[in-house]
Amino acid sequence: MGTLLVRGGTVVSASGRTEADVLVDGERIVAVLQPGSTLLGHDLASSVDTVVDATGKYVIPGGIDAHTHMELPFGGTNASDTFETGTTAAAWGGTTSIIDFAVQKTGEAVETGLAAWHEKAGGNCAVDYGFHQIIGGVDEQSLKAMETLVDEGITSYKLFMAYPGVFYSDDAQILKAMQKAADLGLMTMMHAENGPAIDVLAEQLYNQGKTTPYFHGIARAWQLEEEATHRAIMLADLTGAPLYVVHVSAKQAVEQLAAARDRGKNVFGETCPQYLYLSLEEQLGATGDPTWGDFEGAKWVCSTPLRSRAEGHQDAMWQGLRTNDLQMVSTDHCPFCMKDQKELGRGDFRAIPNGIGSIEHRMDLLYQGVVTGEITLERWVELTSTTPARMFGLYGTKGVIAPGADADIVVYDPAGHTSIGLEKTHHMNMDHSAWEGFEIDGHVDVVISRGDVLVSDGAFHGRAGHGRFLKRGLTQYLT
Ligand code: DUC
Ligand code: ZN
Ligand code: ZN
Repeated sequence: MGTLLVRGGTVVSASGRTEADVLVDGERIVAVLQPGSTLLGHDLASSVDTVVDATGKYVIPGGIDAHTHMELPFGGTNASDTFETGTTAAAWGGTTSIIDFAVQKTGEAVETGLAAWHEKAGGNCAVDYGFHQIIGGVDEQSLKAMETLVDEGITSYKLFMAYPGVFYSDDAQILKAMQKAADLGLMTMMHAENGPAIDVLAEQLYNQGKTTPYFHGIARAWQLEEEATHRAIMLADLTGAPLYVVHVSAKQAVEQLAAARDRGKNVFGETCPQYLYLSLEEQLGATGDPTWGDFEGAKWVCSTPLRSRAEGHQDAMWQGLRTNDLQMVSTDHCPFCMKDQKELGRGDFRAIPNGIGSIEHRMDLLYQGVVTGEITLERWVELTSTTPARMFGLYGTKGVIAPGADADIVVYDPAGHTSIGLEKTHHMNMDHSAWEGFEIDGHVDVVISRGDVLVSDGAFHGRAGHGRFLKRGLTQYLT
């Protein structure tokens, strides 16, 4: 550690950009100075321990991925990234904080589920990590346990309107949890899809012999995302609880969010790179990989599902990001290998473990949206770092380059290039890449976490155990 100077770059925030040098002392940023400033000594560069040359490059706050699932037990198997492999891949891609989901299963005490997550993550993370709490069984005991979450630094919890028999909550349970959340100041995160209706459609399709991954997308129709999003908004409105809808993929769900926001409601939405770039037709319906044939689409089975490009959902996600009807981009990183994991659903799409691995590529994939003119450079920083920090009670320490903030800094080279693929840029624990062949007109050059250089010169210098648990405050994003 010691002192470090990031020199000669363009510091980009959510609200502007400026040529500046960034001085770090220990774990914190201590000054943002005019380039070559002599304010702190005539030759600052020669008096610090480390100089990072950022000439011609962007200097941005480290990425915050607020939606990950390391080691999640799901679909009869476990998400294939451990906290160590997943956070190492995060660091490679310029993400210096994650918020993962601790799981309380039905019948289990919330405290037990949370303790298990601390056990998995503690001492194993390469970057800082926090938790949201999944409440998989809303009952008197778990409602009571919600009262202790804020003290634990866990200020958001998640419910599922999908997955009956697994994580599912019915409307009565949702209403009770939201009433409690409104009292406590917790952010309610919602997986908004009508699970019981999806299960009926999925069974009907299966019985008609429609068993390939493509039909995962057909069963999880956009109407069932729109309906659940609307219902979640109404229940939140009734209780006064702020609501954050995760992994929005249907344009009609964005319309629901926009309508509520226009009425001044504290309703927020996140989308993910897969809903910006990938589609039902091209990915879920893929058959080009000779190893997998018409099962290839399993690589992209996730929920909510990839949606039809012909219906315009992807364009609507980009538009929502521009209009702030969607506030953030997280990954929903939930990787599974094809071999032995996705394969469980060969012949029955309902048994394919749901999830895509993207944690390493989120910053790059969103930066490509800057290159193509979908979003501005400042909006890129806002969507990937500043708003996640504000939304989940980390702002000031994270999400900004300013004196007093943690020295989580990424030097991004707009003249660089990144080729994504299993044999190219890939550190996630998977046997395929959901992003194979994607080319990015930019490159994550240097990644600094609390003053430690984790990535530079194409090498990883970090370690499992560097990452610390983030005790988060209440949301800093309410209207
Ligand atoms: N969706 C996924 O794709 N994976 C994990 C859980 C979820 O809701
Ligand atoms: Zn979900
Ligand atoms: Zn998720």
